[in-house]
Amino acid sequence: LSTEISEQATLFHQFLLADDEALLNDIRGVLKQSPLRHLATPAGHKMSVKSSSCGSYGWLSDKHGYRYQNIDPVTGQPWPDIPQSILVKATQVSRLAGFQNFQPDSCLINVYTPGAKMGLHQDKNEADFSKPIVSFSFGLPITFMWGGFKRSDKYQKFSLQHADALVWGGKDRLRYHGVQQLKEAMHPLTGRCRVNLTIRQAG
Ligand code: MD3
Ligand code: FE
Repeated sequence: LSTEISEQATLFHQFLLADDEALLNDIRGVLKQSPLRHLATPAGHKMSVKSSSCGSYGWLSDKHGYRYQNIDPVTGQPWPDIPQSILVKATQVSRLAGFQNFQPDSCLINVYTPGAKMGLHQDKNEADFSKPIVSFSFGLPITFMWGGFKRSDKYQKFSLQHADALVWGGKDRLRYHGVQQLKEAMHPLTGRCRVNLTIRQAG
C-alpha cells in the first residue's frame, strides 16, 4: 500500500512492519557506540530533536554550519557502520520507487520526544542531488509538511506513522519539508518518542 505524494515522492505505508523490532534493535546498537546528542544550529539554538548518525558520513550542525563529517565529534571515532538490515530495506524501497543506483553512505537518526519538531528546510548538504533520499519512521506518528521550492510556498500535510518508508528524489529532491510538533502519546515499541532515519548518499 502506497501513496504517491508527487511524481517522484512515494510514501510506502508500513513497509517496515515485519522488520520493525530488528531495525529498532540495530539502531539501539548504533546508539551505544555513537550516542544521541542535541546539535546546535549555526545561529546557536539547540535543536529540539536528539541526533546521531551511522555510515561513512554523519550529518552535523554547529556554529560552523551544516555539513557531513567522517568522525563523530563526541567519540572522536568514525561513525558506526550502517546496519545491514537498514541498507537492505532502504535499497529495496528505493528500487520500488524507481531509483536504481542508490548506495547509501549516511544515515541520520533523529529522535523526537513530545514537543520536538523540525521547521521547513531543504536538504542540500549532499554532493549529488540526483540521488534519492529514503526516510524511515518508527514509533509515534507525526504530521509531515510537504512544501514547494520556496520556504513561503504553501505545504500539504501527511501523517508519517510507525514503520512507514518515504522515498523522494528527482525534481522533488529540493522541496522544503519539515514536521510539526510531536504530540504526547505512548507507542508499544518506542515509548513516548518517534525515531526517524534519513538515509542518504551524501558523498
Ligand atoms: C521531502 N527529517 O532529517 S523525513 C531531515 O521526519 C528531515 O524527521 C524529517 O527532514 C523527519 O532532514 C522528515 C522525510 C523527508 C526528508 C527530506 C526531504 C522528506 C523530504 C527532502 C525533500 C523532500
Ligand atoms: Fe530534511
